[in-house]
Amino acid sequence: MFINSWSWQDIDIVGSTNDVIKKSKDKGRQIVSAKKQINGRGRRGRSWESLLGNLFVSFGMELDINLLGQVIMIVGLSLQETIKSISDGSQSVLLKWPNDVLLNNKKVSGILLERSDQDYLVIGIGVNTEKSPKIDGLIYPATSLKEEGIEIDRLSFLKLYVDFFDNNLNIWEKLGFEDIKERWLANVKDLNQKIEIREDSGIKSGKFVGIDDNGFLLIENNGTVERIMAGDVL
Ligand code: BT5
Repeated sequence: MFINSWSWQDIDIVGSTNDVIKKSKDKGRQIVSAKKQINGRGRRGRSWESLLGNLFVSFGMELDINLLGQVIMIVGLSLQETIKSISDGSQSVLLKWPNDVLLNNKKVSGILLERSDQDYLVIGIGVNTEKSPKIDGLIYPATSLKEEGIEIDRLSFLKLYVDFFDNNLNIWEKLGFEDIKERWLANVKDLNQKIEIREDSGIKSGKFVGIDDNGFLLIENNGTVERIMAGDVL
């Protein structure tokens, strides 16, 4: 099967859709989605609660690894735009660095980027289309599209997402990163506000002034701008 020019398979049950792509010999553009995922993971060894009816999907594509940071932003922006396009305008749909999408200030999706070979990228996306898990102690509580009043089944959402993603990849290939970056910044939470970031080394704070061409977060303190490469915005 295909979605646009991506080869696509929808599998009944997987450990993690990212692993299916990592193990595949195919190095073309491919999509693997699953009805049921039993071992979904997040970043930094965290897990992704994969409730039945939600979307679990991974994309595999060749990519010059130097451009990874830009593609992370394209993936998140496309997700934000997809959700915005099906919302009725009453919901807030915002990005949170590096690539969460917050729906009414709650986490509705997550993105996990991994590499299989040197230049082969695996993009895993989880979207709570139906249900959200009840997890205590989260920075942002979880929600689902349905719980916020947006009705769409997982595969219709996937097809719509691929349209937005393809369109943004085309724009990026033709015009470069600038347009993507502008739209990303126009839809991000807390731009020009003071934020706190939890890094492995501790907590940093500063005014969130933008991102650079690697997708790194820029924060400013007393006129000095610092780049943050990885962490969680609190
Ligand atoms: C992410 O990690 O948000 C990336 C999640 C990627 C999941 C997809 S599903 C398809 C593909 N296959 C995989 O195995 N993974 C990808 P991170 O930023 O580390 O956030 C993880 C944290 O979000 C957890 O520690 C929980 O606190 C919270 N969480 C877990 N499941 C959630 C859910 N369903 N909805 C909202 N929050 C969740």
